[in-house]
Amino acid sequence: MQTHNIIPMPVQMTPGAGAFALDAETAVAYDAPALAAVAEFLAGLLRPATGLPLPVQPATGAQPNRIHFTTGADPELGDEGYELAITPTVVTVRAPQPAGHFYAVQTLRQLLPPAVESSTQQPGPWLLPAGTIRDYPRYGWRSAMLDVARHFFGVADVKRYIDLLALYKFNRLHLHLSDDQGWRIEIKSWPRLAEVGGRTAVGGAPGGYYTQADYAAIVAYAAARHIVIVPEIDMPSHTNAALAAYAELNCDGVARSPYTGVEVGFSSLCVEKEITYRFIDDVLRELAALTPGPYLHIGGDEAHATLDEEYRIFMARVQELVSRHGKRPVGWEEMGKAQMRRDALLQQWRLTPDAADHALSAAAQGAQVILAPANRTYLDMKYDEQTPLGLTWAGYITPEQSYTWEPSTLIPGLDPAAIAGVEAALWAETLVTIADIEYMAFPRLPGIAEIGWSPAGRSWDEYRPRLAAHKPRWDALGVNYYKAPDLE
Ligand code: IFG
Repeated sequence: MQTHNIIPMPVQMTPGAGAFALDAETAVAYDAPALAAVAEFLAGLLRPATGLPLPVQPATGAQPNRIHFTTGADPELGDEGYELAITPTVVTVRAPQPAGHFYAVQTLRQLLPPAVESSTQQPGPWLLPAGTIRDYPRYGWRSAMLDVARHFFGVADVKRYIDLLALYKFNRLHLHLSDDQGWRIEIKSWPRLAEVGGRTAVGGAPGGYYTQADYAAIVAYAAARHIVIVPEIDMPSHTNAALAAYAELNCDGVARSPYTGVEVGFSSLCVEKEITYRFIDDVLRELAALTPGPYLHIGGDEAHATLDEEYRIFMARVQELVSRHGKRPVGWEEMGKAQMRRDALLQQWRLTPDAADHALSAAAQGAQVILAPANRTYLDMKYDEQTPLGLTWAGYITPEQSYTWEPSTLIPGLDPAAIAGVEAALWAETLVTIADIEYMAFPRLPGIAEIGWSPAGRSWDEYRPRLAAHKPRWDALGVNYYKAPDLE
C-alpha cells in the first residue's frame, strides 16, 4: 500500500509485507446472505479485465485464497465504514453494514492496477498490496447533482454517471428534474407536465422525460450502488415548463410559451391560487411513492418573480407538504429566508453575505446544511478561458480550486455539527452529451468526493500526484476527462 493512490484518502492505512495475488482458484466468499450482492458486485467488476472465474460462494470457515466479506466489525465504523485486512493468503472485509462492504470494494478496485477497470481482458498480475485499512466517512451527505432539465440525459447516461460516482464513494445523486426549459418526470395526475414540458430543452435541443418506470430503474441502479436518489422539483421559480403545460397554474390563467433560453428567475408559480398547492401535493405524492430515499428537493432558488413575503409563506407551506408525504425537505439556500422544518436540509450555493445568513438561520432552527459553494463545486464552471463548455459567473474552477477548500470554515459562525456534507453540482445549460458531463466532472469530481469522505487537513501538493495517477484508470473506463495542465 506504500504507493497507493486511493481517492478518497482512507482514514488509516498500515502497509504489510507482500501481496495477495488473484488467480484462477481465488474465490469471493461471504458470511451472511446480506453480503451476497456486494460479493457478486466485486466479482462482476473484476472478471472482465482479469479473465478469472472468481466464483462467489457462502463462506465455509476461514479458507485461503479468498476475498472474504464477513461480519463482526467494530460498530464504531458506523453505517458506511469498513476494515480491510490483506495478507498474501486472504483478503478480509469487515463492516457493520453492506454499504461499508461496498465502499471496501471501491478501495479494493483502486488498490489493483488501473487496467482492472478495462472491459476487455488485460495481462496481470493482479496483486493487492498487503496491509490493513480502517476507513469511514467524515460526512454522511456526499452528493453530485445532475441537471437533466436544461438538457435531457437518458437512463443510460444517468447510470453511467452513477457508476463513476460509486467509484469515489458518493452516496447521493440529486436529479434536477424540472426547470424553465423542461419537465423530465412523468406525473400521472398531471400528464401534460411530461407530454408538453418534456418536448423542449435549451437552444431547441431534443427534450425527453423519464417515465415512472425509467425513474424506478434509475432508483434501483443507484440503490445497488448505495446511492440514494434525491429528486428535485424546483419551485416557485424555474417553473416555466409547468406554466406552459397548464394554463390554470398561471395567475392570469394563460399558459406560458415554452422557453429554450438560459435566463433564470423570471418564472413563478401562482402562490396565491389554491390549485398551485393541489398541483404541488399531487407531484410530491407521486414522487414520494417513486422515491425510497428520505429526501424530496423543492428547489426555491432565484425566485426573483415572487414577492419575498409570499415566497416565505410558500416555502414554509411546501415543506409541510413534503413532510406529510413522509419525506425530509431539501431546498436551495434561499429557502433559509422562510421558517425551516427541523428535519429540512438547506443547500448553500451562493457566496453572498445574505446567503450565509440564510444558512445560519436554517442551522439555528435545527436544519442541516449541505455545502455546494458555486466557486468551488459548480462543475459547470469553465476550467479556464479556453474551456469550450460551461459558464463563468462563479469564476474559473481548476482542479486545485475545487479541492482546496474546507467545509467547516466556509461559513463563519456555522456550527460544524450542522454540516450534513457536500455536493458537486453540474448544470447543463451548455452540456449536451454524457461526454460533456464527463469532461466537466473529471478531473474535479474526485476531489469533492475526498472533501466529503476524508478527514480534514488536506494538501493540494499531496493530492495532485494521487489524482494524476487516476488518469490511466479513467482511460481504462473510457472517461472523457479534461487533460488539465496541472495533472501532466
Ligand atoms: N444558478 C441556478 C441554476 C443554474 C446555475 C448555472 C442554482 C441553485 C446558476 N440556480 O445554482 O439553475 O442556472 O451555473
